[in-house]
Amino acid sequence: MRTTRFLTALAMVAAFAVVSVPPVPAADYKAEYKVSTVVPPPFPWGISAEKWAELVNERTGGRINMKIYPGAQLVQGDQTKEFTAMRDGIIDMAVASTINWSPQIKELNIFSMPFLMPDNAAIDALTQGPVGKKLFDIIRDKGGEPLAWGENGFRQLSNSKHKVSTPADLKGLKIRVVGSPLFNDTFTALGANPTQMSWADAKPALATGAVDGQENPLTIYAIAKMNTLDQKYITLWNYVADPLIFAVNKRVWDSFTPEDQEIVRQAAVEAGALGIQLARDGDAELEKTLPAEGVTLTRLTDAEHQAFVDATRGVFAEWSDKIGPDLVKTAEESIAKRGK
Ligand code: X2X
Repeated sequence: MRTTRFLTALAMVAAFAVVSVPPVPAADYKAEYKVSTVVPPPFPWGISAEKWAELVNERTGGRINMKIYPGAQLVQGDQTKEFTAMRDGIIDMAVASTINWSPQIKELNIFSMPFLMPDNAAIDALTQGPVGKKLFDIIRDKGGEPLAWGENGFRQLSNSKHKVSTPADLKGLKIRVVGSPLFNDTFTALGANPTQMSWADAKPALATGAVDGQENPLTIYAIAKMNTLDQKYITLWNYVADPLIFAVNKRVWDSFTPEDQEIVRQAAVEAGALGIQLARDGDAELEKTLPAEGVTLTRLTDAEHQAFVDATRGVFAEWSDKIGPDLVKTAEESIAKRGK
């Protein structure tokens, strides 16, 4: 009798304990998870990062509290140090450009191979096929848990000087490029004068005329108001595209329960899909609206396009060896058999 009463009391205490435990983070969860990005909303990239955080915060009832730090501020604006910082735990998570991580993960240069991907279906053929899987395996080996793909978009060329429709038009133009050496090689092969700098330095450099041009997706061009920085000429050449990767530091990832891992992964997939849609729709819309803003959009004829391809074939071959000829071959095969 006494035992029964004791057990009943114990059961009540236990039941009380269960209902009274607030949904606080597990002991080893952090109060805040720092997520690095380069651009904030309303850039599609920034919107998708915010969406990821919002979905996770909501679905875990605040157990996993993600906060976005744009401007690569967690690495003092040096966006090419982002992967190292995430691997080392200085940042917990990132929605990262493949370009910015390619100095540490050379295979990610595949997306910066000049004129490899002609259209959106080609980007998908890489990210959703064997190339994407291989790249995720490599990132995992290097200390990050990749969860989903997002998108910055096809990078188009802009400049303040004149219309560019042949490699000869690029001769001597000072072009700001991001921090992968492949970009230097491509623009040098085209006769331009490339200068590497971070996104933080790019706008001032365009504003002062320290550089004549830059390359970025149209959404970045428009939201950063580059038309007000004298960037009147745009060449639509789809020479490279920039997928984004949603990823988490390995130790942070391992500290999450399987249920929470699933929530974080699923939210990244949904936020990534939203970002891809916004980037693509935004770029397509801007092709229609930018001319009314006094911007000259140049589309290349097949022959003009081929001249750029020919001028960069040497760079393509050289970087094939650096990236790994097998991966490049797999990429070319995936693109060749893509559905359109
Ligand atoms: O710096 C750039 O040009 C940007 C914002 O597109 C990237 O981070 C790759």
